[in-house]
Amino acid sequence: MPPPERLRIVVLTGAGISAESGVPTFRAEDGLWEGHRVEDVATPEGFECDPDTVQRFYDDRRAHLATVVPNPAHLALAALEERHDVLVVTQNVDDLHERAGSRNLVHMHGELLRAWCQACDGRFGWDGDLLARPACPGCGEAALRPDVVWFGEYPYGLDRIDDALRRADLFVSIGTSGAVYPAAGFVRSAHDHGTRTLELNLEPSLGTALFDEARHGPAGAVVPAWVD
Ligand code: BV8
Repeated sequence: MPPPERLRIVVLTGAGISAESGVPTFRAEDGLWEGHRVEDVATPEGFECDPDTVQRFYDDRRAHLATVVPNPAHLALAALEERHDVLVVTQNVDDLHERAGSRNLVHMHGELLRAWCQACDGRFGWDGDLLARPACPGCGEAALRPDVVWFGEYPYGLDRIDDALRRADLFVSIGTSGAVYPAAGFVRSAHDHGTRTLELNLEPSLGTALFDEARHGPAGAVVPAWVD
Protein backbone atom coordinates (compact mmCIF):
# COMPACT_ATOMS: atom_id res chain seq x y z
CA MET A 1 0.00 0.00 0.00
CA PRO A 2 1.79 3.23 -1.12
CA PRO A 3 1.87 5.94 1.58
CA PRO A 4 -0.94 8.49 1.18
CA GLU A 5 0.18 11.24 -1.21
CA ARG A 6 1.50 14.43 0.44
CA LEU A 7 -0.37 17.24 -1.31
CA ARG A 8 0.53 20.91 -1.68
CA ILE A 9 -2.55 22.72 -0.37
CA VAL A 10 -3.21 26.48 -0.27
CA VAL A 11 -6.02 27.39 2.15
CA LEU A 12 -7.55 30.89 2.03
CA THR A 13 -9.49 31.82 5.15
CA GLY A 14 -11.80 34.72 5.93
CA ALA A 15 -13.86 36.00 8.81
CA GLY A 16 -16.23 33.00 8.63
CA ILE A 17 -13.63 30.62 10.06
CA SER A 18 -13.43 32.71 13.24
CA ALA A 19 -17.18 33.36 13.54
CA GLU A 20 -17.80 30.33 15.82
CA SER A 21 -14.99 31.55 18.06
CA GLY A 22 -17.02 34.71 18.64
CA VAL A 23 -15.15 37.06 16.28
CA PRO A 24 -17.77 39.07 14.31
CA THR A 25 -17.67 38.82 10.51
CA PHE A 26 -17.60 41.95 8.38
CA ARG A 27 -20.74 42.00 6.41
CA ALA A 28 -23.63 41.69 8.82
CA GLU A 29 -27.18 42.14 7.52
CA ASP A 30 -27.03 45.90 7.93
CA GLY A 31 -23.77 45.92 5.94
CA LEU A 32 -22.09 47.68 8.81
CA TRP A 33 -18.97 46.47 10.49
CA GLU A 34 -19.69 46.55 14.21
CA GLY A 35 -21.73 49.72 13.64
CA HIS A 36 -19.25 51.38 11.30
CA ARG A 37 -19.14 51.89 7.53
CA VAL A 38 -16.09 50.07 6.20
CA GLU A 39 -14.93 53.25 4.45
CA ASP A 40 -14.81 55.05 7.81
CA VAL A 41 -12.65 52.56 9.69
CA ALA A 42 -10.69 50.51 7.11
CA THR A 43 -9.25 53.14 4.77
CA PRO A 44 -6.29 55.54 5.08
CA GLU A 45 -8.74 58.38 4.38
CA GLY A 46 -10.93 57.30 7.29
CA PHE A 47 -7.87 57.24 9.56
CA GLU A 48 -6.75 60.65 8.33
CA CYS A 49 -10.21 62.09 8.90
CA ASP A 50 -10.92 60.60 12.35
CA PRO A 51 -7.90 58.76 13.81
CA ASP A 52 -9.45 58.37 17.27
CA THR A 53 -12.50 56.48 15.93
CA VAL A 54 -10.25 54.17 13.91
CA GLN A 55 -7.79 53.61 16.78
CA ARG A 56 -10.69 52.88 19.14
CA PHE A 57 -12.24 50.47 16.59
CA TYR A 58 -9.00 48.48 16.43
CA ASP A 59 -8.25 48.78 20.16
CA ASP A 60 -11.67 47.21 20.89
CA ARG A 61 -11.07 44.36 18.41
CA ARG A 62 -7.55 43.79 19.78
CA ALA A 63 -8.89 43.62 23.36
CA HIS A 64 -11.65 41.22 22.24
CA LEU A 65 -8.99 38.69 21.15
CA ALA A 66 -8.27 37.93 24.80
CA THR A 67 -11.82 36.58 25.15
CA VAL A 68 -11.88 34.16 22.18
CA VAL A 69 -10.19 30.82 21.42
CA PRO A 70 -9.58 28.78 18.25
CA ASN A 71 -12.49 26.57 17.15
CA PRO A 72 -12.40 23.04 15.60
CA ALA A 73 -11.92 24.53 12.13
CA HIS A 74 -8.66 26.28 13.13
CA LEU A 75 -7.49 23.14 14.94
CA ALA A 76 -8.27 20.86 11.98
CA LEU A 77 -6.25 23.09 9.64
CA ALA A 78 -3.29 23.04 12.02
CA ALA A 79 -3.46 19.22 12.17
CA LEU A 80 -3.52 19.06 8.36
CA GLU A 81 0.08 20.37 8.33
CA GLU A 82 1.24 17.01 9.67
CA ARG A 83 0.02 15.19 6.57
CA HIS A 84 0.31 17.71 3.74
CA ASP A 85 2.33 20.77 2.67
CA VAL A 86 -0.19 23.40 3.75
CA LEU A 87 0.03 27.18 3.39
CA VAL A 88 -2.73 29.07 5.20
CA VAL A 89 -3.36 32.48 3.63
CA THR A 90 -5.63 34.36 5.98
CA GLN A 91 -7.50 37.60 5.39
CA ASN A 92 -8.15 37.65 9.13
CA VAL A 93 -6.20 39.86 11.49
CA ASP A 94 -6.88 37.72 14.58
CA ASP A 95 -4.27 35.27 15.95
CA LEU A 96 -6.50 32.19 16.10
CA HIS A 97 -4.61 30.23 13.42
CA GLU A 98 -1.34 30.73 15.34
CA ARG A 99 -2.94 29.74 18.62
CA ALA A 100 -4.40 26.60 16.96
CA GLY A 101 -0.85 25.63 15.89
CA SER A 102 -0.70 26.59 12.21
CA ARG A 103 2.92 27.41 11.32
CA ASN A 104 2.87 28.05 7.55
CA LEU A 105 0.74 31.17 7.62
CA VAL A 106 0.48 34.48 5.74
CA HIS A 107 -1.58 37.32 7.18
CA MET A 108 -2.25 39.09 3.87
CA HIS A 109 -4.31 41.82 5.59
CA GLY A 110 -1.97 42.29 8.52
CA GLU A 111 -2.49 41.55 12.22
CA LEU A 112 -4.33 43.17 15.13
CA LEU A 113 -1.40 42.26 17.38
CA ARG A 114 1.09 44.38 15.42
CA ALA A 115 1.61 48.14 15.14
CA TRP A 116 3.23 50.15 12.33
CA CYS A 117 5.08 53.42 12.96
CA GLN A 118 4.34 56.13 10.42
CA ALA A 119 7.47 58.04 11.46
CA CYS A 120 10.17 55.34 11.17
CA ASP A 121 8.24 52.64 9.25
CA GLY A 122 9.04 50.15 12.03
CA ARG A 123 6.60 47.28 12.68
CA PHE A 124 6.22 45.78 16.15
CA GLY A 125 4.26 43.16 18.08
CA TRP A 126 1.61 45.13 19.97
CA ASP A 127 -1.11 43.95 22.38
CA GLY A 128 -2.08 47.24 24.04
CA ASP A 129 -4.15 50.24 23.00
CA LEU A 130 -3.05 52.80 20.40
CA LEU A 131 -5.68 55.48 21.12
CA ALA A 132 -3.46 57.15 23.76
CA ARG A 133 -0.68 57.66 21.15
CA PRO A 134 2.02 55.53 22.83
CA ALA A 135 5.65 56.12 21.85
CA CYS A 136 7.04 53.99 19.03
CA PRO A 137 9.46 51.37 20.49
CA GLY A 138 11.82 52.18 17.62
CA CYS A 139 11.94 55.95 17.30
CA GLY A 140 9.92 57.24 20.26
CA GLU A 141 7.49 59.15 18.06
CA ALA A 142 3.74 59.00 18.81
CA ALA A 143 2.99 57.78 15.28
CA LEU A 144 1.77 54.18 15.64
CA ARG A 145 -1.21 52.81 13.68
CA PRO A 146 -2.58 49.26 13.48
CA ASP A 147 -0.46 47.10 11.16
CA VAL A 148 -3.46 46.06 9.09
CA VAL A 149 -4.02 46.47 5.34
CA TRP A 150 -6.81 48.99 4.63
CA PHE A 151 -8.68 49.37 1.36
CA GLY A 152 -6.37 50.87 -1.24
CA GLU A 153 -3.28 49.54 0.56
CA TYR A 154 -1.11 46.75 -0.75
CA PRO A 155 -1.64 43.33 0.90
CA TYR A 156 1.26 41.43 2.44
CA GLY A 157 2.83 38.31 0.93
CA LEU A 158 1.39 38.41 -2.61
CA ASP A 159 4.56 37.04 -4.25
CA ARG A 160 4.67 34.09 -1.84
CA ILE A 161 0.94 33.50 -2.34
CA ASP A 162 1.18 33.65 -6.15
CA ASP A 163 4.08 31.19 -6.10
CA ALA A 164 2.17 28.79 -3.82
CA LEU A 165 -0.96 29.01 -5.99
CA ARG A 166 1.15 28.20 -9.07
CA ARG A 167 2.46 24.99 -7.46
CA ALA A 168 -0.61 23.87 -5.49
CA ASP A 169 -2.43 20.56 -5.98
CA LEU A 170 -5.50 21.91 -4.16
CA PHE A 171 -6.91 25.37 -3.30
CA VAL A 172 -9.45 25.54 -0.47
CA SER A 173 -11.40 28.70 0.44
CA ILE A 174 -12.94 28.76 3.92
CA GLY A 175 -15.31 31.33 5.45
CA THR A 176 -14.99 34.20 3.01
CA SER A 177 -17.64 36.07 1.05
CA GLY A 178 -15.42 36.58 -1.98
CA ALA A 179 -16.12 40.33 -1.74
CA VAL A 180 -12.56 41.61 -1.40
CA TYR A 181 -9.71 41.50 -3.91
CA PRO A 182 -7.09 40.36 -4.67
CA ALA A 183 -8.02 37.44 -2.32
CA ALA A 184 -11.31 36.85 -4.14
CA GLY A 185 -9.35 36.32 -7.36
CA PHE A 186 -7.15 33.49 -6.02
CA VAL A 187 -9.65 30.80 -7.06
CA ARG A 188 -9.46 31.97 -10.67
CA SER A 189 -5.66 31.96 -10.55
CA ALA A 190 -5.64 28.45 -9.06
CA HIS A 191 -8.07 27.23 -11.70
CA ASP A 192 -5.93 28.76 -14.49
CA HIS A 193 -2.99 26.68 -13.20
CA GLY A 194 -5.08 23.48 -13.30
CA THR A 195 -5.42 23.30 -9.51
CA ARG A 196 -8.47 21.63 -7.97
CA THR A 197 -10.61 24.12 -6.02
CA LEU A 198 -12.96 23.62 -3.07
CA GLU A 199 -15.16 26.10 -1.19
CA LEU A 200 -16.10 25.46 2.45
CA ASN A 201 -18.48 28.20 3.58
CA LEU A 202 -21.70 28.73 5.53
CA GLU A 203 -23.46 29.65 2.28
CA PRO A 204 -22.48 30.06 -1.39
CA SER A 205 -19.98 32.92 -1.69
CA LEU A 206 -19.96 35.48 -4.50
CA GLY A 207 -17.45 33.30 -6.33
CA THR A 208 -18.97 29.89 -5.61
CA ALA A 209 -19.55 29.13 -9.30
CA LEU A 210 -15.78 29.31 -9.86
CA PHE A 211 -15.06 26.33 -7.58
CA ASP A 212 -14.91 22.67 -8.70
CA GLU A 213 -16.69 21.68 -5.48
CA ALA A 214 -18.50 23.49 -2.64
CA ARG A 215 -19.65 22.21 0.76
CA HIS A 216 -21.82 24.54 2.80
CA GLY A 217 -22.26 24.63 6.56
CA PRO A 218 -20.53 26.03 9.66
CA ALA A 219 -16.73 25.84 9.45
CA GLY A 220 -16.53 24.19 12.87
CA ALA A 221 -18.27 21.14 11.36
CA VAL A 222 -17.45 21.26 7.65
CA VAL A 223 -13.67 21.78 7.96
CA PRO A 224 -12.93 18.88 10.36
CA ALA A 225 -15.19 16.63 8.24
CA TRP A 226 -13.23 17.57 5.12
CA VAL A 227 -9.83 17.19 6.85
CA ASP A 228 -10.76 13.73 8.13
C1 BV8 B 1 -5.43 46.53 -3.04
C2 BV8 B 1 -8.58 45.24 7.05
C3 BV8 B 1 -3.75 47.28 -4.59
C4 BV8 B 1 -8.10 44.59 8.26
C5 BV8 B 1 -9.61 44.49 5.03
C6 BV8 B 1 -9.21 44.04 -7.91
C7 BV8 B 1 -7.88 43.73 -7.62
C8 BV8 B 1 -7.25 44.31 -6.54
C9 BV8 B 1 -7.92 45.23 -5.74
C10 BV8 B 1 -9.24 45.55 -6.02
C11 BV8 B 1 -9.89 44.95 -7.09
N1 BV8 B 1 -11.16 45.43 -7.11
C12 BV8 B 1 -11.34 46.29 -6.09
C13 BV8 B 1 -10.19 46.41 -5.42
C14 BV8 B 1 -10.00 47.29 -4.26
C15 BV8 B 1 -10.29 46.63 -2.91
C16 BV8 B 1 -11.50 45.75 -2.91
O1 BV8 B 1 -11.39 44.54 -3.02
N2 BV8 B 1 -12.66 46.35 -2.77
C17 BV8 B 1 -13.89 45.58 -2.69
C18 BV8 B 1 -14.82 46.21 -1.67
C19 BV8 B 1 -14.50 45.54 -4.08
N3 BV8 B 1 -9.13 45.88 -2.48
C20 BV8 B 1 -8.14 46.52 -1.83
O2 BV8 B 1 -8.13 47.71 -1.63
C21 BV8 B 1 -6.97 45.67 -1.37
N4 BV8 B 1 -5.72 46.27 -1.76
O3 BV8 B 1 -6.23 46.39 -3.92
O4 BV8 B 1 -4.12 46.98 -3.24
C22 BV8 B 1 -3.61 46.04 -5.41
C23 BV8 B 1 -3.97 46.08 -6.74
C24 BV8 B 1 -3.84 44.94 -7.53
C25 BV8 B 1 -3.35 43.76 -6.98
C26 BV8 B 1 -2.98 43.74 -5.67
C27 BV8 B 1 -3.12 44.87 -4.84
C28 BV8 B 1 -6.91 45.61 0.15
C29 BV8 B 1 -8.08 44.84 0.69
C30 BV8 B 1 -7.92 44.65 2.21
C31 BV8 B 1 -8.90 45.50 2.94
N5 BV8 B 1 -8.81 45.25 4.37
N6 BV8 B 1 -9.50 44.36 6.35
C32 BV8 B 1 -9.23 44.44 9.19
O5 BV8 B 1 -9.59 45.43 9.86
O6 BV8 B 1 -9.75 43.33 9.27
S1 BV8 B 1 -10.82 43.64 4.22
C33 BV8 B 1 -11.89 42.86 5.28
O7 BV8 B 1 -12.91 42.25 4.48
C34 BV8 B 1 -11.28 41.71 6.01
O8 BV8 B 1 -9.90 41.77 6.19
C35 BV8 B 1 -11.64 40.52 5.18
O9 BV8 B 1 -10.50 39.99 4.64
C36 BV8 B 1 -12.36 41.08 4.04
C37 BV8 B 1 -13.31 40.10 3.40
O10 BV8 B 1 -14.22 39.72 4.33
P1 BV8 B 1 -14.45 38.17 4.64
O11 BV8 B 1 -13.28 37.66 5.38
O12 BV8 B 1 -14.82 37.44 3.41
O13 BV8 B 1 -15.63 38.32 5.62
P2 BV8 B 1 -17.16 38.60 5.25
O14 BV8 B 1 -17.84 39.04 6.49
O15 BV8 B 1 -17.27 39.43 4.02
O16 BV8 B 1 -17.69 37.14 4.85
C38 BV8 B 1 -17.70 36.12 5.83
C39 BV8 B 1 -18.09 34.85 5.12
O17 BV8 B 1 -18.08 33.79 6.08
C40 BV8 B 1 -19.51 34.91 4.54
O18 BV8 B 1 -19.50 34.32 3.25
C41 BV8 B 1 -20.32 34.05 5.51
O19 BV8 B 1 -21.35 33.34 4.84
C42 BV8 B 1 -19.28 33.07 6.02
N7 BV8 B 1 -19.55 32.58 7.36
C43 BV8 B 1 -20.13 33.23 8.40
N8 BV8 B 1 -20.16 32.39 9.47
C44 BV8 B 1 -19.57 31.24 9.10
C45 BV8 B 1 -19.17 31.35 7.76
N9 BV8 B 1 -18.56 30.36 7.08
C46 BV8 B 1 -18.33 29.21 7.76
N10 BV8 B 1 -18.69 29.01 9.05
C47 BV8 B 1 -19.30 30.01 9.74
N11 BV8 B 1 -19.65 29.80 11.03
